[in-house]
Amino acid sequence: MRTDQGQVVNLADYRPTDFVLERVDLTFELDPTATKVEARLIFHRREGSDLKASLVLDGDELSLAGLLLDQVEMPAEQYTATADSLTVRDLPAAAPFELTITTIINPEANTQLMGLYRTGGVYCTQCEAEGFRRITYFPDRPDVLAPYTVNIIADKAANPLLLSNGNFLGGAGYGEGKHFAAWFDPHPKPSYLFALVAGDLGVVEDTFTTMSGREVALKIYVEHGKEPRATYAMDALKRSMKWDEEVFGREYDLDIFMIVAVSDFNMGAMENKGLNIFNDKYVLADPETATDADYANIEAIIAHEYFHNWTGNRITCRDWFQLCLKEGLTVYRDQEFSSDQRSRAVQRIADVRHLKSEQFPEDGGPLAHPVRPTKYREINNFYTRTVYEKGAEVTRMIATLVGAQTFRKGMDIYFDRHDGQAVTIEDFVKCFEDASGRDLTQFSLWYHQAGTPLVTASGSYDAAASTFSLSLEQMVPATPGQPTKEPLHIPLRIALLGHNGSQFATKTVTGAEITGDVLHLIGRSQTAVFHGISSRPVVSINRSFSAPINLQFDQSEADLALIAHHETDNFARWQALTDLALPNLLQAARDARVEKQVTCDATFIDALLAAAQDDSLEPAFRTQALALPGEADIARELGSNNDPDAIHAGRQAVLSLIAAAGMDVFETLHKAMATPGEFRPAAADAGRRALRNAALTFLSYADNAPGRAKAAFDNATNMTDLGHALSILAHRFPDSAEAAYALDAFRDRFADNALVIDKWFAIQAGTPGAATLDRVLKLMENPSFKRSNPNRVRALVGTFAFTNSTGFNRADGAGYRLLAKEILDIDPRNPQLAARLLTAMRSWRSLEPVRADHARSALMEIERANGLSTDVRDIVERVLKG
Ligand code: B3K
Ligand code: ZN
Repeated sequence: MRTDQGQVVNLADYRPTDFVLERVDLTFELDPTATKVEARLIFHRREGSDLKASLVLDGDELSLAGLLLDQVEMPAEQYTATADSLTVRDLPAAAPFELTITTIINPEANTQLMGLYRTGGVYCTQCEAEGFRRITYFPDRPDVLAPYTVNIIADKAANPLLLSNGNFLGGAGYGEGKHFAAWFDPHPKPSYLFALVAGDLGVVEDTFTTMSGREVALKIYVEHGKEPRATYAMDALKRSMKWDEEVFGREYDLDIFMIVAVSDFNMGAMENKGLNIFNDKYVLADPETATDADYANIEAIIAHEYFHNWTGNRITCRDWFQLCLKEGLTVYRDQEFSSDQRSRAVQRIADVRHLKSEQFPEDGGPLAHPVRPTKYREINNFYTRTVYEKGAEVTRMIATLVGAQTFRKGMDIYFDRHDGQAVTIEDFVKCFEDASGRDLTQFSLWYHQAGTPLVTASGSYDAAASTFSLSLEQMVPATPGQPTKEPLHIPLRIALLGHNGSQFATKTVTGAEITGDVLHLIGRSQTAVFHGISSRPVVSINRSFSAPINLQFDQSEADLALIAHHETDNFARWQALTDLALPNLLQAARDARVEKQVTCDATFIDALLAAAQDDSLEPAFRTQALALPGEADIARELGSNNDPDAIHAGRQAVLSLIAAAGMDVFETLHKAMATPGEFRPAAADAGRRALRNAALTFLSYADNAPGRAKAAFDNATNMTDLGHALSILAHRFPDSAEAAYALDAFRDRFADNALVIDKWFAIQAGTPGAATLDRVLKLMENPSFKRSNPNRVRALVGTFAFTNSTGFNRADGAGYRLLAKEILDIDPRNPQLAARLLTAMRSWRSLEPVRADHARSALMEIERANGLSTDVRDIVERVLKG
């Protein structure tokens, strides 16, 4: 029975609890189908709160098996227990009291993967956001912080390992065949950071000595036999710990830090205090089974969860509206870590690509919401690109506005002032106001206004006065619930380049504040006049993507080519190449739609090939230059009445034209970028592999034959090269004997490795064209496909719906119907997973009318279904309405 009614929660209604929780003492007697949970909670009434107030605890699908007040059974008339709450009346006025609550839960039947569940014979938990209430009745909200003691009793043979948060207190035998372990976490924490793991797992161990000289035990638990595949994760963990000390002055604070990898998990990973739980996809890697992208993801996610120890755990959120306080900030921190470990420019390009392809459509569609929302119906639906990635951009803009040193000073104030507290975005921003002396009131609108701002720029040069005027105008589009917007404080990094590529000094400016290269756009429209500019400059605006905006600025191809060649900010060089590419891709889509021959501009192809061959640029950067804007980017630029087939065909034609023009370049690169010797996952080698594989892709367009990809498949010595060759075969030559051979060989070789079989599913689900739908249906019958496992579902159904624009958006609507059917099938078991998949439909209104009609029908079919979860109902209604 569903117990959650899905009422709307409003930020404005926030108030602290009437009772203060002092301590939590939990005892678990683990059993696969009947786990007994005894929670001893010590409370006292908050000073000044209503003396008659009852204590109301949250529950979800719970039934009460016992209730004691100060160790005495509570009379039935003093409390009311339902599946989703426990209300206790007539509690002591001042003195602390102890409630002992007993519940019996069934981990085996928990298919939602929230609360305590079983995966691969292991007990594990996921409590964020509201999973703890599926374990026991509790004030399950992030502003209730307490130290926890956890006792775990379980069958010893099946569960040699008994883990929870904090430090290990001790353990011993416990009657026949059983044992127990006790853990104590001294750091007050909210319930969403609780974790428990029990089972039989292998371990990789190491230690880390903190900057104050304490030795911390590090343990990564994985399935037996997979230990060698966890060594990269361990290395990434140690580098993360060191980096947080060096860059943010943050030291780890327990005797032990543990990571457990499990195979059934709703998301990437979870930052539970001292006991992170990970989707094994983001822990396990070796050259044979993981791509360079997998390695980079593992590094980033290990770092992200570790960094939460300070940004999220030591200082947490007052309520879930403040989610970006921990997520946006921690994404910013992991992006900075990856930049320092790898290449800053390439990391920025990758992050911006991701932001534009994922967050911009969210911000421009029916699911748009502010970085800090003011209402929600289902909080799990707000773990969005906006909260995470735009939240990171907002943090980055604060750093840009106040400067690196002052940003660090503000972070130090934040950690000093709020350690051990549950705080708000206002508290966070105040630290930077105090550090900088700058008023961030207008800037804070970035947290409150949804929508991607559009900045329109135009320039004019006055030779007689040696001045250059840059006029800027900003507009934030209307979004659901926010019809009108105020102007934002937008930090725009700017450079003025002379015709030989040198930079003009931009110190003397009137009409706008400029600090360093940051121009502060604060008005709805504003003209900045740069003085002492001796010739017409070429302007580079929004260097490093200093603000997450759309920029409209008519620049000639010659100017863009100059930026692509001479900017000292490598991100801006990449942006200029993209700006050269985009009009070609848009025109190609229009031409393909009317079956007109696609042509391409020579300046663009020349600039692209020049960048590809420029040995002064790192290979990873050159790869990014060659990776043209994707189909989703083109669709977003076109805006409405989109035909995914035409967008795809146009882009393919452009790729073929580049391939034909650059055949020799790609031949040379393919040879030159080989990485002989032992496989190293480090960024430099990964960059060479990426560029070599990009060259191979273009060669496959030039040849229009599968031969080279087949040879690459046969000769590959690592998963990056093998997977890439397989993708070329499956995507470019799906009906060839070579593709069939390679797909079979790949499946047979990795049949017992589910994470690699996911790649096999994903590659096939990503094959462009209408025929893929039947292939997806067939793959669903494959014994390796398990609908109960989120990774399998995401690999097959998720890849199809999110990345295969021609397959999913088949003109007959069959793609939407398939997704609707899957969602209705998954929803009763795992609403979070179902709701996430459904967001693939968020841009349906920008499709041409025939497809849009089919999409609407599929959405309405979902909306009409009986017994929908709050998660899916919330998304479907917003997607249809917005
Ligand atoms: N904090 C978790 C996400 C929890 C999602 C709950 N629906 C992982 C992370 O962002 O680090
Ligand atoms: Zn996070």
